[in-house]
Amino acid sequence: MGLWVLGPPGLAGFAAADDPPATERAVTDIVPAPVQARPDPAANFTLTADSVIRAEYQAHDVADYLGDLLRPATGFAIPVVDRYDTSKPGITLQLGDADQQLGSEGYQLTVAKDGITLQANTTDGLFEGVQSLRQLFPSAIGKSSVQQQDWTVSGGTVFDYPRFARRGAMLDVARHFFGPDQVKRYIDQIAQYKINTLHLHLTDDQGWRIEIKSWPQLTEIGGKTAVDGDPGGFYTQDQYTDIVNYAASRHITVVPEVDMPGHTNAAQASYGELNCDGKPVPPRTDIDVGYSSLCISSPTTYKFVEDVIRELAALTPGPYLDIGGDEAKSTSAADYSAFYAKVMPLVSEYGKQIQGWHNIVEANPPVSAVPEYWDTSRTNADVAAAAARGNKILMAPADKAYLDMKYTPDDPLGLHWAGYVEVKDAYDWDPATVLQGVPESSVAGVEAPLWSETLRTSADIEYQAFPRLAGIAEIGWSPAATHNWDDYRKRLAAQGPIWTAQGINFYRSPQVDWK
Ligand code: TNX
Repeated sequence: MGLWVLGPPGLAGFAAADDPPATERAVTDIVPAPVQARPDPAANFTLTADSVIRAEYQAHDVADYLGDLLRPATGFAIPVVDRYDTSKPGITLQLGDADQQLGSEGYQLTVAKDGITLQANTTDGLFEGVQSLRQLFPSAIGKSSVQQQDWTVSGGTVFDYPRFARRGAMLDVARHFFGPDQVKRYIDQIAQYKINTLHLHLTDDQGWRIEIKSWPQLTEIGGKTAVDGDPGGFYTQDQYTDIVNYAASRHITVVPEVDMPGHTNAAQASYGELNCDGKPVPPRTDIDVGYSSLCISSPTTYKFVEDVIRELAALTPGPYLDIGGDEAKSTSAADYSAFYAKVMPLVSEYGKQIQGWHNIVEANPPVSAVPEYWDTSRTNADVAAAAARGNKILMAPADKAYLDMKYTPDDPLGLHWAGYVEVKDAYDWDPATVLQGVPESSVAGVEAPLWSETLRTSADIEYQAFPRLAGIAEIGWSPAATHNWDDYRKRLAAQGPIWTAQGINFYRSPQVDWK
């Protein structure tokens, strides 16, 4: 923590005229914790009406994004100018020729009195560096109207790159539907913590949320319902594409999930031919799980699945399609394997790799498949065996990473089947040791799933996600050596004013001394 936030020790209240202005967060306060950060309060930089962003053409998207972040609250023009136009002070984005250790998502940031320099090998790295830089501004930078104040950025240097390639969030838009603008709002929020993957749980018993042109009743009928009889909804293919593109502009890859062979009541209510008796089932809006199954013996089932995979693959630029696989309690083990023996090859036929809940390991997935571990047990022989075969496991243990778990019994939202998950619980785990027999080299990364049985609004999403999402993001990004609750809770406290300025509805956990 930076003591200089309060002024040099011993001088509190007697700051000399040439003291650097106090700042809210130093480079050592960044969340997720950087690999290396050296604060230098004498090197604070002040953004002014004169400031520019320098970037070469290939970095203009990131430069424009940064400009859009800084303009509303400052009211400054902050034009994006040529990389080598040094006539004005400002922020330089240097793309390429950065340290090789930074890899593809790392960045190097220098805040000096006369300017800010951000270097990276790729635009992904520049984007992640921008997320760190934002936190060095006064929190009011996140407000949407002009604020009359100084815009001093904390001085120092940061050298930073991720521990795991995959840092994800999942949003369940099936139990309750969230419109494109709500999804985009969440994308903007998670991008701040260097989340690079958004898993969209698009279908479940209570609703089907993605238009499939060859099976229109999926959305015409299955899209109408939601938990508790709340309004349904769905994304047209154009809306889905718009979300995918928006996520890409935030350097986030979308992984769409169509859950199967269970969690399929909405599809089975839409088309009788998906049921073994040929009759549509009644729609369901309760939150039971494990009762539905596609008809495993019917050829129509595989025509349906192939059509869905074909359309979804064509709409999805990212490498993964998620084919569900959880809680198929009314599908026998033999049927489950028979089903996936037919379905798994379809994913590669349409040019994608498989993601699924960890239960898919029982169906012998190819080593390119990414099983997502969601259970609360610290042992699972089948998942460990898959890791030994070469599958990379995505870690989302429900008692740590599930953002829909209640923080405490008093949480008005959420479920608690995996326990109560306070901020400290969500932070206190290591993906490399959480599951016996799955070492760091077998871990793809982390994901923070947010199931929406009890969530209806963006405020609900935010309350469950913040602050815990920041902790999962840090576990995925930061070196294990930086892991320290006492340090983390102080850094987290200093994120509170950022969320307040941005209008994020966060849970003010008593475990944190909020600023
Ligand atoms: C279990 S964990 C589910 C979901 C529920 C969630 C609620 C898993 C893969 N499936 O169907 O929404 O619990 O926490």
